[in-house]
Amino acid sequence: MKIGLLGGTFDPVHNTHIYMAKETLKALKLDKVYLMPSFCPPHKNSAKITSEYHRINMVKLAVEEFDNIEYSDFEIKNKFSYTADTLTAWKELYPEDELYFIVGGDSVSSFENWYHPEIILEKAALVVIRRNDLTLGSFENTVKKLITKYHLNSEKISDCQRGLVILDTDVSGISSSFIRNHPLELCKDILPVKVYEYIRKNKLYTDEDVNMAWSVSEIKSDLQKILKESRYVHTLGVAKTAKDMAEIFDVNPNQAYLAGLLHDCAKHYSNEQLIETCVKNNILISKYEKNAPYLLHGKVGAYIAEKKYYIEDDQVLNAVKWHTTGKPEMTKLEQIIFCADYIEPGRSVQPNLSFLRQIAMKDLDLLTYHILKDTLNYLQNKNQLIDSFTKEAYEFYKEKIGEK
Ligand code: DGI
Ligand code: FE
Ligand code: FE
Repeated sequence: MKIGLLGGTFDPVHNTHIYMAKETLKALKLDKVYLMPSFCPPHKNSAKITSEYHRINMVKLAVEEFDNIEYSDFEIKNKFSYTADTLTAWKELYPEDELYFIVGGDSVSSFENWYHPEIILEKAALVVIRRNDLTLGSFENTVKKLITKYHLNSEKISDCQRGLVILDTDVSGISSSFIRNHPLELCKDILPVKVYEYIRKNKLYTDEDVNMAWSVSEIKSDLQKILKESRYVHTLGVAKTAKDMAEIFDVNPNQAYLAGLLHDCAKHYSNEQLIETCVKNNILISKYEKNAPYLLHGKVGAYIAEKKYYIEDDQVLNAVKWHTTGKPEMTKLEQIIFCADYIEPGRSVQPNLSFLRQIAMKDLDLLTYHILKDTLNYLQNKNQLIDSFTKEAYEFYKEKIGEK
């Protein structure tokens, strides 16, 4: 197969990416072009990069209508930071593939400084898309230099792996950063329709939470005032852990972060206050909760999140509500909050933490099962009454992992 690979952050993907893919397909008669979002190490200077979750969703939407343009998770899945590694691994896995690595004319000037450019050129032919608005002189020079330095064939590329093709196209200078920095309405023409809708719906590239009555940072400073310091630190730990897990398990990281922040927002209530809040607001109290009223801080927390912080998202509210006992058939978000609460970095007394943290980013059901098991053990040792939801949750996830 003749395969084109178009890498990038895709933050967000836009019409020029699609155009580059289409032009290359046509000009080089490729079988497929993959849009391959790059892996950005979660902890490395990537604060300003939109989450993998959204970048991937947008790329998937952008390629949906094309038969021979597809999304590839190759770089993200393998956590490759360098093109040289990506291409090497690709060729090992699919030695028959003839690879064409597509770069925009503006990134070719720094190509020499990439990680092992000679490996890249050994594994793939370089396809350089010349933008019509670039000053020609410097572009020509850069390309000439590359051809000489790496002994590239630039005429006939079809039967030659070590080559460089220049495609002259009408690609304009629009870029993702323009989209990030301008009001979305101005970008309508340069985005695939579905990507435009997705950005609007998820409020990406706006001030994170313009449509929330309380912004995330306002909720944070409110919680900091209300909660004991250690509880507030725990809350931040849960939010961050939940967000990291959400990225891995394909859940909206913003929802996870918010639910994590709010999960213990009623933790400072006394047992009497918890019961009083439930009675006043017709929140049912089960016999287990009557026996151990602190269990109510989940339900009451969800109530406060809705009434005080005006959170309308039921998924977030339910994750807060069920975080203490868990229940059978939790949503992924509910599982993430339930688990993040147990394993966030500030926890230290629970047994098995290092094992649990090891499996945390790999198998959500297995993690849920082990946490439920340990919780039941702990409660049995302390002769505590066990909530029926906790018990049923345990049975449910035990069976679920048994089936795997
Ligand atoms: O609020 P956190 O301390 O962050 O954590 P949490 O909301 O998970 O509460 C933890 C406590 O809840 C822990 O001591 C175990 C207890 N718990 C969990 N499930 C049950 C339970 N306690 C009783 N009595 N019954 C349960 O089913
Ligand atoms: Fe809690
Ligand atoms: Fe908690």
